[in-house]
Amino acid sequence: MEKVITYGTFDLLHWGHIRLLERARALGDHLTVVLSTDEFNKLKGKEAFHNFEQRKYLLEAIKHVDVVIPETAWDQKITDIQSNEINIFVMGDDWEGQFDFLTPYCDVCYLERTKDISTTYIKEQLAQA
Ligand code: C2G
Repeated sequence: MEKVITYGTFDLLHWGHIRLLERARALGDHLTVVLSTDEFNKLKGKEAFHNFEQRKYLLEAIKHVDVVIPETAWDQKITDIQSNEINIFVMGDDWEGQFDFLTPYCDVCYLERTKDISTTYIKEQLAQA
């Protein structure tokens, strides 16, 4: 079984997120999503509109997602890859190169970000409405 992993906040879930998850899952047979907790988001300088449990519930309803686990720290990736027997690490290409240190442990794949949509854009548009 080819196991894929990806990380993120996935706030205000939109088609850019779904397209990332769909393409990540298509690289293997199983997709683990490591979801940033509210506390970790603070470390990332982000404040999600929906809390961890709400974002987890949404992700678990997506057919491309097999399991959702918490992301609590920047340095958990190697442990996650080893303990979950991951073959492929996937992120959007806004992270291009940032996770190449994982190549000794699994394949690393950066997928093209979906243009013209982001959580920030949604928030900005709603603020102007
Ligand atoms: N994404 C995308 N297209 C968009 C928006 C997001 O492909 N239009 C991808 C991002 O590249 C990322 C994933 O969707 O791979 C989740 O996006 P975020 O929730 O913004 O993730 P981020 O905050 O960058 O968290 O340890 C890594 C971090 O947790 C990554």
